Amino acid sequence: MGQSPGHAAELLPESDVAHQQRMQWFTDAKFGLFIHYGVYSTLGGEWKGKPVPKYAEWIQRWGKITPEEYIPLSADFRPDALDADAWVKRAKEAGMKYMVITTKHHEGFCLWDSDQTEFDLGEGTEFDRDILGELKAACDKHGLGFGTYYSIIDWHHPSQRARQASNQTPMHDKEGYVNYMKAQLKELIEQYDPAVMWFDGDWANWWTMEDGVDLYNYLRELSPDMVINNRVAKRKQFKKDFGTPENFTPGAAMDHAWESCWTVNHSWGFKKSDTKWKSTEVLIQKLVDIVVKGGNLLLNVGPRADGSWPEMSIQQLEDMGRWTSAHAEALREAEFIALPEQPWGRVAQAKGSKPEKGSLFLYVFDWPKSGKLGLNGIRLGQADVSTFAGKVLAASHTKEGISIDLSSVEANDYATVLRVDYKTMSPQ
Ligand code: JFZ
Repeated sequence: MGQSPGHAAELLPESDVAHQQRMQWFTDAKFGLFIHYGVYSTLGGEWKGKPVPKYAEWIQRWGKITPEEYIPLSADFRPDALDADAWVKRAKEAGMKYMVITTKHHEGFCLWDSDQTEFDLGEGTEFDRDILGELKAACDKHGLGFGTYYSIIDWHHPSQRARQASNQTPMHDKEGYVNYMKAQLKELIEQYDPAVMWFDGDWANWWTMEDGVDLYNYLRELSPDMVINNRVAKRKQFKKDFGTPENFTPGAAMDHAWESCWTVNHSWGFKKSDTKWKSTEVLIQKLVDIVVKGGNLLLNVGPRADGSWPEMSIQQLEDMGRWTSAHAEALREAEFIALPEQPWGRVAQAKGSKPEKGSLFLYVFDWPKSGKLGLNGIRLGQADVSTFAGKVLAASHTKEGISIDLSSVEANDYATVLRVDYKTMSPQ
C-alpha cells in the first residue's frame, strides 16, 4: 500500500484475542435484519407512473431523475406509521439477533437530523421524530444489536452530484467529502452507538484502499467495539472486520467472519411491481446453507415510505420464525465440518464436537425417494445414535457411511433436522 499524506497505510494494531472478543457476538448472531429505507421508498420503484427497471433504491439513477426533481420528494417521506417496537419484534420472532438500517443510501438522504446537511429527516422538516433513536431503543429493549448502513457513494453531496448521471464525471473536493463523512459517522456513533457500521459503495473509482484504512482507524478510535464491514475499503482485498459476499454463498467455510446479504424479493428498497417473493423454503435453506459454512444471513426488507411493511414480508419473517424457534439448537450450535456435499441437504457439527465424541446436525432439504438417508464420506463408531426430535431412528453402516431409516420421521416443509450422536467419528 502506498503512503499518501494524512493517510495511515496500516490498520491500528489489534491482538487476535481482542479481535475475537469484539467479534464473538456477531459470529454467534447468525441471522440479522437488513432494512432499505429512504426517499426512494416514496416512489416504490415508479417514476411518472411507470415502473423503473432494477433496484428501487437506484431509481434516481436508472429513472434519470434530476436533483431538482428528486430533492423535493423528501417532503413526502414521512414515516408516520413506523412502529419501531413492531419492526424489532418481527425481527426477534424470526430468530434475528441484530438489524442494520440504511441511515444514508447512495441518494444521500439522512435518516437522522444531521448537522452536516439539510437533506435529512428531522429539524426543519415537518416530521420531527428521531426514528433511529426509536429503533435503537427498541433494539436495546428486545436484546438485538443495532447497526447502521452508510453509503460511501453520495449522489446528493456537491462532490459527486453530477456523477449519478454518469460514472465518468470526476469527483471534486474529495477531502471536503471525506470530512463530511467523518463528521456524520461521528454523529451516528455519538447518538446511536451502533454495534455494526455497514459501509457500501467501496467500488467507487475515487475511493482507495488507503482511504478505507484511514476511515477504519478513525472509527476504531471513536468506537473500540463497533464491528465494521469490509466495504469500508476495497472489499475484495480488505479483511476486517467481516466479509460481505452478496447474493451468493461461498462454497466452503472461510477463515474469517462473513455475512451474506439477501433480500426477500428482488429489490432492496420498496418496489410496488416487485413480486418475486422468495419462498420460505428458499429462505430457510439459504439460512442453513450460510450458517453451516460459518456465516451470517442479513435478510432485507424494504418498508413502504410510511413505515409499514409489505404484507408478504411480515409473512415471510413469521414463517421463518416458526422454523428457527423449533430448531434453535441446530441453528445456534452449528459449526462447520469438512464433509463431501450431500445431495439431500447440509451437515454441521454441534459446537464442541470432537472426533472421539460429538454430534452432527443433518438438515434434509430434499427427501430421499428410498426413505433412507445416506450420510456419506464419514465413518462412525458402532455406538452412534440417530434421532429425530428425540426419537431414536434405525441406522446401519454402509460402505459410504451410514444409512438412516426415515420412515418414522415427519418431514418439515423447509428443512427437517436429524441429530447423530457419535462415540467415534472420522471423515472417510
Ligand atoms: C449495493 C447497493 O448498490 C444496493 O443498492 C444495495 O444497497 C446492496 C445491498 O448493496 O449493491 C451491490 C453491491 C455489491 C454487489 C451487488 C450489489 N455485489 O458484490 O455483487
